[in-house]
Amino acid sequence: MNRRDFLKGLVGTSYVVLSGSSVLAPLNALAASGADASDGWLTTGSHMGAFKMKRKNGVISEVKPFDTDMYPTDMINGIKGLVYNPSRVRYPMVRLDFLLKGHQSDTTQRGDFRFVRVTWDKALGLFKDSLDLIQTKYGPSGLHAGQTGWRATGQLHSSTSHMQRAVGMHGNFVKKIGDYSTGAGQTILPYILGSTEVYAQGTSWSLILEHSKTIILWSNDPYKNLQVGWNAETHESYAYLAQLKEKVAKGEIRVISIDPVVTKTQQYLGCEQLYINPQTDVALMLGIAHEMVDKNLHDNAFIEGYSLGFDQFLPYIKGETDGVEKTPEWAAEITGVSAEIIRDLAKVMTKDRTQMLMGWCIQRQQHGEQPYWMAAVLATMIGQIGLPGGGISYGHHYSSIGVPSSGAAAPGAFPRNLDDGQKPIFDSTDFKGASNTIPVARWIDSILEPGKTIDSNGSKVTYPDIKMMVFSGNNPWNHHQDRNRMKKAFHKLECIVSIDMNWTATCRFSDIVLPACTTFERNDIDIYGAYANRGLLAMQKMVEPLFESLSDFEIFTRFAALLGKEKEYTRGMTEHDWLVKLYNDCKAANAGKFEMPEFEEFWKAGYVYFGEGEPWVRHAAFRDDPEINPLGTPSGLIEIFSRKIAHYEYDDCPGHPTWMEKAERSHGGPGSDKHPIWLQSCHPDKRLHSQMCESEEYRETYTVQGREPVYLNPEDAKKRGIKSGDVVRVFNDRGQLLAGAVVSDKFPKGVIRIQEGAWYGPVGKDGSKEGGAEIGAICSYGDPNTLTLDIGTSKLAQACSAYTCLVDYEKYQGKVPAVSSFSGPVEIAL
Ligand SMILES: Nc1nc2c(c(=O)[nH]1)N[C@H]1C(S)=C(S)[C@@H](COP(=O)(O)OP(=O)(O)OC[C@H]3O[C@@H](n4cnc5c(=O)[nH]c(N)nc54)[C@H](O)[C@@H]3O)O[C@H]1N2
Ligand SMILES: Nc1nc2c(c(=O)[nH]1)N[C@H]1C(S)=C(S)[C@@H](COP(=O)(O)OP(=O)(O)OC[C@H]3O[C@@H](n4cnc5c(=O)[nH]c(N)nc54)[C@H](O)[C@@H]3O)O[C@H]1N2
Ligand SMILES: [Mo]
Repeated sequence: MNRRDFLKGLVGTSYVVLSGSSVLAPLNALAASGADASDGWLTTGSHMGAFKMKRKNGVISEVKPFDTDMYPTDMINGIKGLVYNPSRVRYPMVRLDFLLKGHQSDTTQRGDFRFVRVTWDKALGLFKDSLDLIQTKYGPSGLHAGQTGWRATGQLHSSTSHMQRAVGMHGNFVKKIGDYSTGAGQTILPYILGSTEVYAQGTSWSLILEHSKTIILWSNDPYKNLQVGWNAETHESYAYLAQLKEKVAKGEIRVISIDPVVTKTQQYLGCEQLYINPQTDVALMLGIAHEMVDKNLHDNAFIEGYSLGFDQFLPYIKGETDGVEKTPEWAAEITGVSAEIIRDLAKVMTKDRTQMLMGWCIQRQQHGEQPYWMAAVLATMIGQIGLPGGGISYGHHYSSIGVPSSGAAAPGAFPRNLDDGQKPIFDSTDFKGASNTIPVARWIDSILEPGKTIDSNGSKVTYPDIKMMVFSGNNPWNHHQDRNRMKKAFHKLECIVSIDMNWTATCRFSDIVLPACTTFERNDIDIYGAYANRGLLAMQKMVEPLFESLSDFEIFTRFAALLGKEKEYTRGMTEHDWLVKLYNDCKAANAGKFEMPEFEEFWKAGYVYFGEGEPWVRHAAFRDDPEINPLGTPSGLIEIFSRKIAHYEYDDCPGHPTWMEKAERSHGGPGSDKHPIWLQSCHPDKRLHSQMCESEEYRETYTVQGREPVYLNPEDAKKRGIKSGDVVRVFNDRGQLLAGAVVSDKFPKGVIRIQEGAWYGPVGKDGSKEGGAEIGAICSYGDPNTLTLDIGTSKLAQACSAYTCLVDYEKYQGKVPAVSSFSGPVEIAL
C-alpha cells in the first residue's frame, strides 16, 4: 500500500478520544521510574540564573541559587515545575486531519487541538515528506524556518540552530531580520548613533553611581527585567541597584521614573515617578527641548562639535515648518505632564550630570523609532554623551549591561548554518521574485498578502508565498500580535512543524509536534553573566529526558540521518565530543590571558571563573576625539537630522524626530471614544515570556480564579462594578479574553496591564477546547496578544507595535469556561 492509499484508508475510520487520565498521568511517578545511582547536588544554568539542583531517586527534589548569586530571582521557585508539569509534550503527535489528509487537510480545523500519537520515525518521516513536497512544488520561498526566540541557554543545544542547520541541509528557506525586543530601536539608532546601542555594553554602574546626580528611567523597569538574561544571569546588577537605593534615600542621586505606571523599580528605589499619558513620550521630549532652547540651557559647543543637523531640527521645535510650536504647553496638552514640570525637567536634566536610561517598551509601539531618536537628540543637547554618569543608554535593564565585561573570549556554539562546502539537497535559491528575508514581525502579513511589496529600512521587501513553517525555541502564538488574524493566516498554510517541550499554543496550532527535552535533561555549557561574561557554567544533566522527549541535538541528528546527512550534521561528533570541543576551543582562545582547567576538572567543579572586568564609559572614545573615533553614522557624528532617512521620503519616519499621532491612543487620542483603555502587555515579573507559565504551583502564586491577572485602576474598575478577584472580559474589535481582576492604585486611569506570555487558551462558545479553532473564540486564560494590533512601527523598521492597543473591559457575566491552556491536546486514537 503506498502512502496515499494508506492515508485514504484512514478517512472515515472511526476514532476515540482518549480519556483525560492518559493525558494527565501522574508525572512524578513517571519521573521516579528513572531512579539513578548518581544522586546529589549538581550545577546548571538558565536565563533565570545559575542554580544548584538536588537529584534524589532520579528526580529533581530541590533547587537553590548558585553560591555566587546574591540576588536570585523569585522564579527559582518555579524551576522544578518546568520539568514536571502536565503541559509537557510526551511523544511525537500529529494533528488528526493532517494525519488523515496531509497537505490537503482542512486547515480551519487547526487549533481544534485534536492530535494523534505517532512514533518518532513516523513523525520525522512526515516532516521530511512535507519539506520534499514544499521544495518541489514551491521552492524555498514556500518555507519559513527563520523565526527565533528565547530558547533555553546553552552553547550546544541552541534549539533554533539545530533546527535551522538540519532543515537547511534539506533546502533553503525564508529568514527574518530584527527581533521583537528592539526592532525599531536597533534599526533607527545606527543612523543616529552609529550602532544598534540596544545590544552594546554600557557605561559601568559603578561610574554611574559615582558621577550621576540625576538618573532618568524612561519607560524602564530594571528591577523587574534584570531577573532574566540572554545567558545565565549573575544578578550582579542588583548590587548596584541596592547602592542606588541608598543614594536615593540620602538624596545623593535623584531618580525620576517616567512611566504611566508605578513600576517595581520605582517602588524598590523609592524614587520619584512622573506619570505620562501612554505613547506620548516624543511630545514630552520635544517640550523639554523647546524649553532648553528657550532658556538657552542646551550645550551649543557639544552640538556643534559632535552632531549634525540641529539647525534643520530647530525650525520644527519652533513651529516654523508645521505651524505648531512645541512649547511645554503644547506638550502638556498631549502628555498629561504639566508645563511647569516640563520646564523643570529641562532645568534638572541640564544642571548636573544626568544619565538617561531608556527601556525598550516605548519603541514597541507605532512610530517606535521616534522616542529613541528624540531621546538621543535630548542627550546631545544636554552634552554629556561620553562622560561617566552622563549621556544615554538603551540597555541597562538587560542581561547585565553595565556590569564590566571580564574580557575573556566566550565559547563558540553549535553551528546554525551549513559548513563551508556543504550543500542542501534542494539547492534552489530561486525565491520567485520574493525576498528571502523579511522583517521579523511581518511574517503574518506575508502569509496573508504574498507578492505584496513594502518599504523596509531604505529598500523594498516583497512578501514570499509561505506555505510551511517550522518553529523551534520560540513561541509565535505567544510573541506575535492579533490571534484572530493569525488564525486566518494559518488557514493558508499547508504544514506547520513545532519542536517544544510543552503544549504551547504554537504546538496547538501546528500539524506535527515533536517533544524536545528541557534544558535540565541534557548536558551543556553556558556563559555565566551574559554581557559581564564572568565565566563558564557546566549545565549538568539533572534527570533523563521524560517520556519520549529527546534533546534538540538528538532530534535533528535523527532527522539528518533521514536525509543521509548525519555525519555532515554532527561532523561525526557525539554530544559529549561537542561539549569538549567547545570548551577546549574556548580554553585555547583564552590561553595566556585566562587560565582554564582541563574539561573534566571544569565539569566536576561546575564552573570556571574569569574574574571581574574594568569599569568603562560608553562613547568616551568618541567624545575624546570624534575624528579619530567617529561613530558609525554616515557623517561619523550624531545625526539629529539624517539625510539618509530624509532621502527615503517615508511619511511615517521623516528626516528628524517627529511627533506623530498613533492609530490608537488612549486619553483622548484616536479610537479612545470607542475603546477608552490602553492595554500594556509588559514583560512578566514571574515568567520569561510564556516560559514558566506551565509551572503549575508557581503559576498559582499569582493567578486569579486560575487566570492571568489583569491590573486595573481603582476608579475605572469601580465604574464597571469590578473588584479584585472577579473574572473580567477584556475586548476590542480584534478579540476577547478572560482574566482575573487585580485592582491596584499603581495603575492610572485609562491604563491596564496584562503581562505578555500568558498562555493562549481559546475555547468555543460551548467552552470546548475543540472550539478554540474558531475565529473570535474567547481566550480562557488571558493572553494579551488576543487583542493587540499587528502593524509595523513604520516603513523604516516595520517592527512590532504591540503597545499601540486600545480595549475596554467589563465584569464577565456568563458561565466561566475552564482554562484550556495547560492540559495538553485532545488525544485521539485511530
Ligand atoms: N504583546 C506583546 N507581545 C510581545 C512582547 C510584548 O512586550 N508584548 N514582547 C516581545 C518580545 S520583546 C519577545 S523577546 C518575544 C518573546 O517571544 P518568544 O521568545 O517566542 O517567547 P518564549 O515564550 O520565550 O518562547 C520560547 C519557546 O521556546 C521553547 N524552548 C525553550 N527551550 C527550548 C529548547 O531547548 N528546545 C526547544 N525545541 N524549545 C525550547 C519554550 O518552551 C517556549 O515555548 O515576545 C514578543 N511579544
Ligand atoms: N522578568 C522578566 N524580565 C525580562 C523579560 C521577561 O520576560 N521577564 N524579558 C526580557 C526581554 S526579551 C526584553 S525585550 C526586556 C523588555 O524590556 P522592556 O521592554 O523595557 O520592558 P517592559 O517591562 O515591558 O516595559 C518597561 C516599562 O515601560 C513602560 N511603558 C510602556 N509604554 C510606555 C510609554 O508609552 N511611555 C513610557 N514612558 N513608558 C511606557 C511600562 O509601563 C514598563 O514599566 O525584558 C527582559 N527582561
Ligand atoms: Mo525581547
